[in-house]
Parts: sequence; C-alpha cells; structure tokens
Amino acid sequence: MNSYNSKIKALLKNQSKLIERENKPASTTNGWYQRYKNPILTAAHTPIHWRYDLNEKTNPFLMERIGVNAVMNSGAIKWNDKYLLIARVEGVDRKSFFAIAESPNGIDNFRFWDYPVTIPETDDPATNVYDMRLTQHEDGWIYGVFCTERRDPQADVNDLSSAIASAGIARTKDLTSWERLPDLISSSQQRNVVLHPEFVNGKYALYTRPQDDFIDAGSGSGIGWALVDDILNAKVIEEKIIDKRYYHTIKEMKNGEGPAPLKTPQGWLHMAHGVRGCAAGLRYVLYMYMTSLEDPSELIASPGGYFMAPEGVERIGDVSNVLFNNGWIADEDGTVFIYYASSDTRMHVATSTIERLVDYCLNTPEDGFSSASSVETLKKQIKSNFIVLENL
Ligand code: M1P
Repeated sequence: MNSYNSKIKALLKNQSKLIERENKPASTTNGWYQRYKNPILTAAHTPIHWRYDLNEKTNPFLMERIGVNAVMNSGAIKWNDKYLLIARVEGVDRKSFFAIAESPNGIDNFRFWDYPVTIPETDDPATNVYDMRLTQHEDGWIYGVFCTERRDPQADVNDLSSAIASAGIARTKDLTSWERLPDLISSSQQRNVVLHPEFVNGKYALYTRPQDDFIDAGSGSGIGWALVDDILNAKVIEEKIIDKRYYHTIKEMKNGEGPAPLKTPQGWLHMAHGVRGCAAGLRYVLYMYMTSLEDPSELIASPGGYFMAPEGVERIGDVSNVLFNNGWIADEDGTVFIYYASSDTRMHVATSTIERLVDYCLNTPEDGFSSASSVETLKKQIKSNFIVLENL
C-alpha cells in the first residue's frame, strides 16, 4: 500500500477508536441523573470524508480542507431501534448545519451518517440555521423546528452583526428527505420554538420564546405557548407565557424550551434552559418544569433552581459556562437519555428515568425568591430529618 493510502487508513483507524470508546457512568450522581464520562459527539467525530479531500493529486499533504469547529445542540429521536441525534454541526466558517449521528445504545458509538441533512430553503434564504427540536407529531409527520438567522435588513450598512431570529419549520417521514414549510410568522423575534407532539383543541401547539432583539429577551417574559390553525402557514396570533422569568433566579435574563415535552401519567415533563448574567458573562443551566395533561399550557410543577449546570471541562468552550439541551429520548422501560451540549462545543449524555424526573419535579421545593425563604425551606427539611435521624 502506498504511504498516502496508509495515512488515510491511520486517520480512519484513529477515528474509529474515538467513536467506539466505551462510555462509562461518571462516579458521582445526586440521584436526579447519571452523567457519562466521555463526550458523545465532538468535531473530531465528524467523518474524515467530510473534512479531508482524500485525493492525493488535489491534496498531496493530506490536510483538512473543510474544518469543523463544534458539534452541539442536538435534537433526538429513537428510530428503527437506534438512538439518533440531529446535531448542530458548526464549520470553522461559523455556519451551522444539521447532521444525523446514530448509536445502538444511546450512550456511545455515535456515528454520523455519510451526508449532512439537506433542508430546502424558503424564498428568503437564511444565513444560518441551528438548534433543531424534533417532534414526532400525532399527525404522522416528524417535524424539525429550528432557528433561522438572517441579517437585519434595517441595520445600518456598517452594522454587520444585527440579526433577526425566527423559527424555521421542516418535516419528514424518513429523516432523509425533508419538506420545508414557511417560517413561523410572529410579531417578535423567536428562538427555541418547539412543537408540542399532540393536537390541543384540534390545533398545533408551539412553545415559543418571544424576544425583543436577536440576543435580549427584553419584554419577552418567558417561555410562551401559541396555538396554530395551519402548520403549513404557521402564525403566532395569541401568545401566553407559561413559564416566566424572575428576578434573581437561574432564568432572570432568558429561558427557552428544550426538547418537545414527554408525556407521563402525572403531566407533561419539560426540560428548558435558564440564563443569568454574572461578571463572567451569561451562565446557561438546565431546569425542569411540568404542565397539566388536561391543559398543557398550565404549569403544575416548578422545582426551584437548576437541574443541571456545567461541571469540569463542560464549563469551557467557545461560549463558556453553557449547558444547552434540545433533545431527549424516553425508552419503553422508562429510561430517559438526556442529550446536552456544553459550552457550545460538544455533546454529552446523562440518563435518568421518567419516575425520577417526575419525583424531582413534584417534590423539589419551589424557588421562594429570597434568601429568607430559602432558609425556611431548608429548616423545614432539617427539622423533619432530625426525627428520622433520632429514630435510626
Ligand atoms: O450560546 C449559548 C446559546 O445561545 C442561544 O440561546 P438563547 O437564545 O436561549 O440565548 C442560542 O444561540 C444557542 O444556540 C446557544 O447555545
């Protein structure tokens, strides 16, 4: 074999070693979830045949031609008994696109499909697309709702960063060919829009996140809810805020729905991200809440504080101090695979169960919005624990 071919073989072998590495549970857990040690997808997991031109004539130094910067915020679905992530892959050119990686067990061996996903454009092509939430809707389609970003047409000629965020909508039956629907029409900018899996009062239902501009939620006071008559022409007419932001909480600056909620006998289980400001910048953590089965826009449980925050190397990356989740999978046995990205750089998995997550939501004290209230909550638990401890 010539040395060029053996170099290609070495690249492929090294990557297989990375992909096939067994992922083990981390040593500590608080009982809410079990983190796994290794990131499950990184830029190094993207196929060699994406990044390299493998032709000796056109790439004599066997260098990367198309660089990948990060693999992050991924939607998730169980499909033909495989665990699939529709990842946000970000090139070194800062453009994101979607690509599917599949695993036989949901924990490791995530391998990208050969080609990235082609999402048809609308008449007004977006500059950037990212953060797809997958919803297997009862109408028979799988929907992908994602953020579309375009330069603000009103921006001054020298302002090259003002942008408009809105929700792109596409649907598929096989995860291979996608039909693009018109973007969501809304009077405000929108990011983190998610489709509810069931019809509500005969309508499609969307979780929204109204925002005053591209970055700031501003007067957008939390995660919203909007019913839509026609998904082929989706328009936010009335928006009700179902999970509000509050001063001095983990979601004081912004929040946003994570994946489509999971249905449980006790209510709809939601994962979301909350953002607060600090001297180091914005801090993104994951939190949970539940809504009613009868009226999915009615909040029935709101555990205080965060469910999961960046730890160790998760704290560091392109946008440090960020955890972001837009995909989870619930197995028939009740296991929940929580797929989360750290610091806009890499993907991880943690597992839990429906029972534990419901217990967490229903029995974690709510935020009392003051230090004094936190002390009272703590004292109540300490007092009842002493009764247990004295009778041990
Ligand atoms: O950089 C952190 C996250 O910022 C945005 O989320 P949000 O709109 O809630 O602030 C998104 O760009 C997201 O992709 C990113 O991970």
